[in-house]
Amino acid sequence: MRRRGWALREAGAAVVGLAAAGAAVGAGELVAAFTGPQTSPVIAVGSAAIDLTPTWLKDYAVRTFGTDDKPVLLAGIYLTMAVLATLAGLLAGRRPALGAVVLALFGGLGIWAALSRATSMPTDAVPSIAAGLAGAAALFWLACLLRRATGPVGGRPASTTDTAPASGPDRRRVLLATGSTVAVAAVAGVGGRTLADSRNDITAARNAVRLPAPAVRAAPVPLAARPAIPGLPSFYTANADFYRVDTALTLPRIDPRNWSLRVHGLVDHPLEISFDELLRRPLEEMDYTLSCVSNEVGGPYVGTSRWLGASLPALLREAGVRSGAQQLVGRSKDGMTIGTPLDAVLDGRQALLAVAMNGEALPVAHGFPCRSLVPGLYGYTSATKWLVDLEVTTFAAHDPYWVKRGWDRTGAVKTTSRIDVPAPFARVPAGDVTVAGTAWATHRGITAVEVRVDGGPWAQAVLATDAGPDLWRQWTHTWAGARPGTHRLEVRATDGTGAVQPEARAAPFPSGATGWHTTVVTVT
Ligand SMILES: Nc1nc2c(c(=O)[nH]1)N[C@H]1C(S)=C(S)[C@@H](COP(=O)(O)O)O[C@H]1N2
Ligand SMILES: [Mo]
Repeated sequence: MRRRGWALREAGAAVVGLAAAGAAVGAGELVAAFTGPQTSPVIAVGSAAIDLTPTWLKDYAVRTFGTDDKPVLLAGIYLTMAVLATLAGLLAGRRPALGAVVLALFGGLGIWAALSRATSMPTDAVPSIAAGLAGAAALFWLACLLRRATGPVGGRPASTTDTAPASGPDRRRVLLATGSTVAVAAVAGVGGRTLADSRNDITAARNAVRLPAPAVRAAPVPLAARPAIPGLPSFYTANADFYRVDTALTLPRIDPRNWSLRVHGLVDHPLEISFDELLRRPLEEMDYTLSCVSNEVGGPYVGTSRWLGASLPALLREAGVRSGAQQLVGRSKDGMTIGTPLDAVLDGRQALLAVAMNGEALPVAHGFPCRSLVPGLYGYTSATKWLVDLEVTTFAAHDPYWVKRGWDRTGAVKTTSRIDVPAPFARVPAGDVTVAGTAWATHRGITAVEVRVDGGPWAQAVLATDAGPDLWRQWTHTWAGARPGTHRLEVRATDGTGAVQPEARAAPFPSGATGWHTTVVTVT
């Protein structure tokens, strides 16, 4: 009897802790509807966690969860919060005020996280303040009611009467209070999210963007550049299939009417242009294969689009880049900084302030309303999404986000080739087997691809027609007379400088993976 009473009180305290945490989250979400989704305590803590994540852990997360790494992170945060809330509840069962202090400290963590970003404003702390206060107040209140109903949790009963079942009305009061706390929290949380979504809905603004006709058209990509082989990725990647890599837990939603791009730093004429002014500039089409430095050998973070945008070098020339400038730092709405070596931007290659992707305004996930693109460089040194600010500076004056974390400051794309067909571990019938894949060395181009089977001699693959050095090149190869058994296929490419892709395996950190892609197939 005594033990059962104890277990019941402890369980009650744990539930009270969870309900109070719910109240904190709900209050935070509701207030964040007014201060911006990125200021919600959970999102703020998650974003700070992303910024603080050491490279090895980030690499592990990307490898293990791919683009699901964000839901996994959020689930981890909610789980940690539930454990801590349970402990705070147990503590509050003994000392209600102490439990309340612990919940207030959670709020403090949120405040710190919300203020830790480069783009933070003081008001960003308000949702976490509200969350801390609501959580602490709810826990104090519920824990006091619980004590009245059951006696102090863990406290040694002073007399046998303490272990007697609590009076019905007291117990009902705790149940009712806990239940209403959860209900109010749920309404606040769901209501806050819904309100935030409607306040930040830019679908209509995005649909209203009228893309001007390009002043400079991309040459049509010859059909012979796009072999139609089942299993081979299509030459142009559909927007919905385009890989997405960024640190944004909530996507920045920018109304183009409120958007402007500032160009400043080591320039003669600092300037600021609106979205309309950007669209009035001569727009250029550019077919370009964008890729991510985080790709493992054979990885999926690469895609090709027809982009449309204003010339980045032209805008910089208008601003008048001063001598001594070395680096172009792009800043995004959400505080990301991406540094591009200026000599790459100004050496004559096409580079864009892109506003469209495959014929439609940039999808929000890909940087709406404007992102930069500089062929030849991985995304992390060239492709700032949700771009709002360009600073011309030196290397010494500024370390961008990834450079601070040890990544290479240039980020030139390494020569990469991938076997797409047959798929890894595929079973194929004996005889002549079609092997096909994709290779890229953006801005240098691909001049040869070789394939070999089981470590035998290299054979030249058939290259699809060259569509230009800034685009991937697909290839095919007929593996004649494949015999039953398990076989190993390897591929290597040669870039436009004549350099053969190196065999030595390197991890993505700090400047991109190297090594030959290998797949194992079974011939039946
Ligand atoms: N604002 C912002 N821009 C960003 C990033 C980011 O995290 N934040 N990631 C970069 C990286 S690492 C890559 S590979 C490309 C990916 O662009 P995509 O998501 O459109 O494919 O965006 C780049 N631009
Ligand atoms: Mo990337």
